[in-house]
Amino acid sequence: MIGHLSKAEQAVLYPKDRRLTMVIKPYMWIIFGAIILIPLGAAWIQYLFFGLPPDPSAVLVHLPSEATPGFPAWARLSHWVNFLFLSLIIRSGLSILVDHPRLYFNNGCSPESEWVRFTPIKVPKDKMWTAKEDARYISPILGLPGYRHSVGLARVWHFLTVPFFIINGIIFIFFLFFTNHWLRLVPTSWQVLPDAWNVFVHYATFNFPVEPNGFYHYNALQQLSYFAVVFILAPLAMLTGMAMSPAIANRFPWYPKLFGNRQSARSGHFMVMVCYLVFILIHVSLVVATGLSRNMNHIVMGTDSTTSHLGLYIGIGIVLFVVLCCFIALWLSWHHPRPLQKLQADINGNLWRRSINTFKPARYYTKKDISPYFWPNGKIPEDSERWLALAKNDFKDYKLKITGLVENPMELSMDELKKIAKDQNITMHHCIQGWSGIAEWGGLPMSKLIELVKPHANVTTVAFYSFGSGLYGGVYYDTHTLDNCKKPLSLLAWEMNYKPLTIEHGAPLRLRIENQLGYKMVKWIDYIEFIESHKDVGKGFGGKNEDDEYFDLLADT
Ligand SMILES: Nc1nc2c(c(=O)[nH]1)N[C@H]1C(S)=C(S)[C@@H](COP(=O)(O)O)O[C@H]1N2
Ligand SMILES: [Mo]
Repeated sequence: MIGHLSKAEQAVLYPKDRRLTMVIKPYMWIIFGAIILIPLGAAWIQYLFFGLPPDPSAVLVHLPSEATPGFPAWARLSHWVNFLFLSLIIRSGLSILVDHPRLYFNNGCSPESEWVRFTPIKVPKDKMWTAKEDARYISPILGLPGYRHSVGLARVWHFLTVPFFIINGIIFIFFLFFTNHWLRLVPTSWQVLPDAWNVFVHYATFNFPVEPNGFYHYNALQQLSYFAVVFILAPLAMLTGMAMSPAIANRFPWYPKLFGNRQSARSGHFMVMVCYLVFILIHVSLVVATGLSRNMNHIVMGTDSTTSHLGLYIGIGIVLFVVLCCFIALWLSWHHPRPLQKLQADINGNLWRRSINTFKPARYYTKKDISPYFWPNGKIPEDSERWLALAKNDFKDYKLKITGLVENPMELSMDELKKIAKDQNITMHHCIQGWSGIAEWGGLPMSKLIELVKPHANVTTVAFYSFGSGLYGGVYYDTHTLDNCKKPLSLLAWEMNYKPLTIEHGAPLRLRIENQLGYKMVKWIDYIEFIESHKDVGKGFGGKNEDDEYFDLLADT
C-alpha cells in the first residue's frame, strides 16, 4: 500500500516498533467495572431473591397504537448512510487517536497522568521526548488511513465526513417529527424506564424476553437505546468534538469546561465512540439472533416478509459496498492525498474561515492554570550551523529579518525587539495530535511589528521560517493570514512561563497565534516574510506540514 513512498516517509509511517497496547489506570478499571457490574449485580439480586419481573414486552404500554408500523424509505436510507459515515468517522478517529495515544482528564497532559495509553512506551524522563516521537502505528484495517503519524489525512476523512453525518442526522430527525414515526423512537411515558429495567433483568439473567416484532414494536430497552443513540450520543459526539477546537476554546474558554476541561472533552469524545461500538455490537448481535432475514427485510426492503431473503442479500451487498468504500478511502489516502486535502479545505476551510476563524482569542487563564508540563514538539535545529553558532552565544548576535512586501524591511536584534513592546498572555496550546497545555507567553505583539514594517496593500499572508527542519527534511515554515496576525494575543514570544524561552520550546523566538493549532506556531524563527499569497512559498499549501503531511489548509481567499 505504501510502497511508493520514500524511505524517509516509510521510516515514519511504518516504523519497526508497531506494538499497540491498552494500559488503563486501576481507578478507571474500578469505574468501568462499576458501570458494568452494578446493574448486572442488581439484576441478578432481583432475579435470585425476588424472581423474574413480568416481561413488559408482552404489554407494550409505552408504544402508542397510532405509530405507523414499518420503516419508511427515508428511515431505511438514512440508517445505511449513517452506517457508511460512522465507519469512516470511527476509523479516521482511531487514526487521530493513536497520533497522541494517551487520554487524560487534565489540560496539561502530564506524562503518567493519562487514564489510558495505547502505547507500550512510558515517557522517558532523562531525554527530550517529543509528541511526534510518541505517535503510534495503527493498522489500516482499523484506522483510516492507518500507519503512523498520518493525522493530517485522518483529519481530512474525519472532517469531510462530519458535515454529511450531521446533514443525514438532521434529515432523519426532520422526517421523524414530520411523520408519526417519532412515536416509535421517542418514549412518551416514564413507564419506559421501569419497563426497560425489567427487560434488562431478563437479558442479564439469560431469560430472553418475548421478542416483539420490530416492524410494529420495540421493547422498552430497545426503544431507549435507539433514542439514546440518536438524541444523546450523536449530539455529545459533536459537542465534545467542538470543545477540542483552539478557535472555540480560546474565544469561549467556558465551553470546554462544560465537559470538565479540554482533555476530558477529548476523553469523552473517545468514550462516545466506545458507546457507539458497544451499541453496534449489541444491535448487530440481536438483529442476527432474532431473525436475521426478517429483520433485514424490515430495514432494507421495508417489508415484514418472513419467507424472502432479498433484504438479507441486498443488506450483505450494502455492507460489502461500505467495506469497498473504506478500501477506496484508503487507496485515495495513499495515492491521491492532495485532492483530498483540497476538497476538505474547500468544504470546511471555507466554512471555518467564515465562522469560527473570525473569533478573536480572549485572555482568560490565570497563573494557577499554568500546566506543570508542556509537551515539546519538532526537531531542534541542530543541523543549522547558523543557529548553533547563535545559540552558543546565547542569541546575542541574533537578528530577526523581516522581508517581503513591506515598506520598511527590518533586521532587529533581541534587545531591539524587546524595546518595541511586550505583551503577556496565558493561553491554551492545542496540538493537532491531541495534547494541550496552558502556558504564559511573553513577547512582541505581531500587530506592533506590522505597524512598524507597513505591509503593502496586496499583502494577505505572513510567512514564518524556522532554523529547524520538518519531519521529512527541508526548512520548517508556516503561514498565517495577516488578519490572524493582527488578532489580540498573536505574539513573537521570547518568554515562556515568565522565563526566557528554552531551546526545547523554540529559542530565541517562536510564534503564538492562539486561534490556531500548534503546528502553525513556528519555533526557532529565522525570518519573516510578508507575501501576497501562501501559494507563493514552499510547495504552495501554506506550511511545511500542509506541504508534506497534508495538514489542514488555510482556505483559499
Ligand atoms: N520549527 C518548528 N516549529 C514547530 C514545530 C516543528 O516541528 N518545527 N512543531 C510545531 C508543533 S506540531 C507544535 S504542537 C508546537 C509545539 O510547541 P512546543 O514544543 O513549545 O510545545 O510547535 C510547532 N512549531
Ligand atoms: Mo503539534
